[in-house]
Amino acid sequence: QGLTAQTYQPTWSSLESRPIPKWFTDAKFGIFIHWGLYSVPAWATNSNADGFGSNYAEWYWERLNNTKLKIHREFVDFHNKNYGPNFKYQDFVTQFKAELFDPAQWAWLFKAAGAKYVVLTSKHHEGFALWPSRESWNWNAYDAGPHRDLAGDLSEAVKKTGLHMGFYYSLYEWYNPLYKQDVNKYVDQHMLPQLKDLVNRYQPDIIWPDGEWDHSDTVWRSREFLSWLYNESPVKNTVVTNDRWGGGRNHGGFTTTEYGSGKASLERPWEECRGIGESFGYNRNENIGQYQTSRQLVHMLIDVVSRGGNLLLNIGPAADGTIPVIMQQRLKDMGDWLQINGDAIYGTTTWREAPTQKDKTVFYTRKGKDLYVLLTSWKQQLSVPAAKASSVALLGFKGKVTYKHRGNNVTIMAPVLSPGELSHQYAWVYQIK
Ligand code: FUL
Repeated sequence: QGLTAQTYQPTWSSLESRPIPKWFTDAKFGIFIHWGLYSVPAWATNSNADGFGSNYAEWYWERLNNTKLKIHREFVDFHNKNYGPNFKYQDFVTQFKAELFDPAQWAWLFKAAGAKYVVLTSKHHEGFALWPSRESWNWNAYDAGPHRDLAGDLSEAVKKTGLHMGFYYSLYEWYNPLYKQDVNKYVDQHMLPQLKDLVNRYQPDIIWPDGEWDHSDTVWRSREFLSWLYNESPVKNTVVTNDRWGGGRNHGGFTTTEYGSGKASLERPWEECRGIGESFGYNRNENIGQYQTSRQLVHMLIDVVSRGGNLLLNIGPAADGTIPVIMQQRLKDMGDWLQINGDAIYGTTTWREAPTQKDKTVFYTRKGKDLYVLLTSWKQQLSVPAAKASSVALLGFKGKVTYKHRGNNVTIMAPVLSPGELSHQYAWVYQIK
């Protein structure tokens, strides 16, 4: 897609006139990774006990300090019992070793999952950077902990497999003294140079800011940064950003929903993010019942894509650099399904004329003149309000599919399948040409 050689002004109307690069809206499926010091305790409450995300394990440090929270005590008790009251959160750095981290293996898995992009937490609210950031004052994975450029190594491996690489970046930091003293100084001397360094070094295709709610976009100088990003940065033609730049999530790039909350835009590209379980950072305190099954994940992807969104599905690696095998399996299952049915997902748009469906097991997407009907439960017979069909196929099935025109409908009769004939399960797709 040719973005025009336009110059963007540091105003929202100018910045938002830049079309979101098509690679992103075509991609549909990305992998989110939350990895940091919080991956060492890898613990949060087992459920969202207080309704404020008490089961988000990446918030461990804040939960330990925030005495106003109901669940504060639970975190303190867990911490004292297992690490002792004198063990500071910062001390977790000695146990964050990433000794089994194999970026090529991770990248292989993401590709096998059928994902088209990856977004890694370059720095979460704790402020610990996963790359040798000058502005981090040694509070990073290169100078401490793993002694490795985790962000750079992953970025290289991901790009090598042909996937787009992106970074999550928290604008705010809980306990950075400069942030607490003088936020303007923090933005000027720490945040902006750090963010630019991330872009210049690794040339990511996504910048996924977060933690914006603490200040306005004017304080963060978001518009100024974005005009640099879109006019001058090395990724000015390909980069995509989200709407978390301050000022109430009304501005910036694609809209973000999180575990379904937030506004999914009809007019702007949007992305739903969530974990396989109920946390972003690895939470060892979860059980299998809290993990979405592969079937549920495939259905979630179908639902989001049929409504025009992308799914950014999160995994929480362990501190040793391994990805919990159950997460690997979920991703692999999704990839197996996409291998056969990906045509109905990648590069598609919504079918605007789609009938409002009482039956929540029928979904539609479009690509060019082709219509895809995605079924999350098998049907013997199916009526699709498409006036004409010149061919109907069941993806992954070599045999013929019988169909009839009836008025303005095409009625499809399900083929009789022998067990094992369709190697995939979870959901089925008819392609109507
Ligand atoms: C939220 C953060 O506070 C969570 O920890 C997580 O990173 C999520 C994607 O965004 O706002």
